[in-house]
Amino acid sequence: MMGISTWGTVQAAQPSEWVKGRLVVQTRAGLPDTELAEILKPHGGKSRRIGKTDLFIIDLPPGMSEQAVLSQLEHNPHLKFAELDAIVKPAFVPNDPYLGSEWHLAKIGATTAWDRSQGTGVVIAVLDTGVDASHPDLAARIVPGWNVYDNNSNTADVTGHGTAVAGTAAASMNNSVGVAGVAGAARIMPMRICDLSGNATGSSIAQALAYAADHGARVANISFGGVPGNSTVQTAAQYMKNKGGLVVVAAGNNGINENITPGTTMISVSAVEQTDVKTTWSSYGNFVTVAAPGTTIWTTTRGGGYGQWWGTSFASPVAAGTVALMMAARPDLPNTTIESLLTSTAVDLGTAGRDAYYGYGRVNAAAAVNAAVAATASTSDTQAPSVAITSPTGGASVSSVVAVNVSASDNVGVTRVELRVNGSTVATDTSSPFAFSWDSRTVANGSASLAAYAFDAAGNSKASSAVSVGVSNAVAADTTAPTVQITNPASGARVSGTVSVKVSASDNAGAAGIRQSLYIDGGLRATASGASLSYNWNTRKVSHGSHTIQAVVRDAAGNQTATTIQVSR
Ligand SMILES: [Ca+2]
Ligand SMILES: [Ca+2]
Ligand SMILES: [Ca+2]
Ligand SMILES: [Ca+2]
Repeated sequence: MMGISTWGTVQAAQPSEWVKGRLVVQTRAGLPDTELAEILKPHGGKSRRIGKTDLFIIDLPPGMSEQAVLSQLEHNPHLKFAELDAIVKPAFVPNDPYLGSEWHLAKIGATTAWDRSQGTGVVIAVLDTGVDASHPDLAARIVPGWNVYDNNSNTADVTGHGTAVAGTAAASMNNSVGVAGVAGAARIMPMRICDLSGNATGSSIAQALAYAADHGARVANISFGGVPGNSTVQTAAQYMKNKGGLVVVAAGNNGINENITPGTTMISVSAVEQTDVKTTWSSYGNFVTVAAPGTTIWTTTRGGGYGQWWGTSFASPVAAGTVALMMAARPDLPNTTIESLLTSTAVDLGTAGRDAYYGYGRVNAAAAVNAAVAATASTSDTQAPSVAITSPTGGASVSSVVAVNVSASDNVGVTRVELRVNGSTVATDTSSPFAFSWDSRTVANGSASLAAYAFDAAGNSKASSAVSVGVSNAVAADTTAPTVQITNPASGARVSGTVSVKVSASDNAGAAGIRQSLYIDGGLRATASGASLSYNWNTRKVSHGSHTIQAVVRDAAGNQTATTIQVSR
C-alpha cells in the first residue's frame, strides 16, 4: 500500500500499567478492513471495531510484545494513533463512612438551581464499577446500561465506587430518604467498564462511551484517574460530543501537575475543599476545565446505605450533575453552549482567569442554570466551517490506498468531514485531525475529483475546492478465456450448396480484443476481429461425407477457446 503523505501518529505518554496482548488504534476514516488486516498481518494482530467509531482494539497473539508492535504501528501512515490499552483506576480516596451534611450542594448553589431544574429528561451515563440499582435512593433513577467488561447486561456494582459516584450525580431528591444528588431527577445509565478489582481500560471506556452516545445518554461521567490524556478515550469522547453529549472526567488524585495537553473533548474536573481551596491530592494542570467539591461527599453506598467519600471521583459527578441540570433546563441548547456557560459561570478561584488548579473556576450550579435559562436561541451558529484538502494536491498521480488529509475549522466546532470522490461520499471522519485512507482501486483509472465537506453541529456545511488527481492502478491481468459458438450450420447438419458459416464470440474484457480464426477440415478459411465472423462455404467443391468446422478465438491477453462441429455433405 502507498501513503503519499506521512501523517505523524501521536504518541501519548506511556501509561504505568496496560493490558497485555492488546493495543488500541484509530484508523483514518475509510481505511478498508482488508487494509487494516494487511497492516496487522506481520504481527498476527486481530482487530475489533469499537461501536461505530474508527477505533479498533487489536488483540495480539500470545507472547507478542505489545510495545514492539506499538513501535511498528505508531509510524503507519494509515493509523491516526496507536497506543497501549492503559489500565486506569477509580479516582477515590477511601475513608470510613460517617454521617455528615451535603455541604457541596449548598456550595455550588444546587438548592437554588433546583427551583428551575432538577435534571428531568437527561440521562447520565455513569462509566464505573457498576451501580447498585436496588438502592432506595437510586432505583427510580436507573435506565438500562451495559457491562462492556463482560459484554452483558449485568451492571451490578462490583466494588461500591460506582454506586457512590452515581448517587453524587443523581440520587433521588425529595423522596424522604437518604441524600439528594446534584441532579436528583435525572436518569442514570450504569456502564460497567472494569474488572472485579475496579480496573478499567482506555478501550473499555471508549466502548462504553460509544454505547452511551448511541443509547440516549447526553452526559457521561468517568471517575477514573489517567483518563484525560488517553487518545482512545479522547476519540470516543469526541464521538459522543458530536452526538450532542458532554463527557465529564476526574482530573485524578495524584496531587501533581499531570502535564496533560489541554483538549476540548472532555470536561476535566479538579477537587476543592469546603474552603474552595484545591485539595492536596487533586491532580492539576492546564487540562483542568473546572473545579468542584470533592471531599466528604455524602452519597449512596452499595447495599442500600449512605457514606462520605473523597476524591476527584466525586468532584466529577458534581460537575456532571450540574451539566444535566443545565441540559434539562434548556434541552434545545447545543452542548457547546452548555459547556461554555458552565465555564463562564464558574467562580474564579486562585490566580485571575483560567489556571491549572481550578480551570475556569469552581462550578456554580445556580449561576449555570440561570445562564442556560437566559440563553437566547439567537446565539445559534449560522457560520459554515472552512475546509480544504491539503493532501494530495491537484494533478497528483495516485494509486492503491491513498492518504487524504483535510484541514477544517469552524467558529464553534467541526463535527464531521465527509470525503467525496466523483460526487459520492466514500468515508466520514468525526474526529480531528480529519484524515482519510481512500481506496483508489474503487474507481476507474484516469481522472478523479476529490472534495471534502465539513459540517458543524448546527448543520452548516461547506465544500472544499475540488482536487483532481490521476488514478493509475495496475489493471488486473485477464485470465478469463473468451467464449465461442458456431451458430450456423448446426452440429450434425447435412450441408449443400453455399453455406453461410457464422461464429459468435464474447469476452469479459470486451469483444474488441477478440481475434477469430475459422478452420474447415484443418485449413484456415477466414479470420475476423470482434464478436462475429461470417464465411460463405461452397460445399460443391468438397467431397461427400463428413467435414469438420472449427472456430478458434483468442482475447487480447492471449486466452484461447476453440469449438468444433461435424457436418456432412
Ligand atoms: Ca433522596
Ligand atoms: Ca482562576
Ligand atoms: Ca459554525
Ligand atoms: Ca478474457
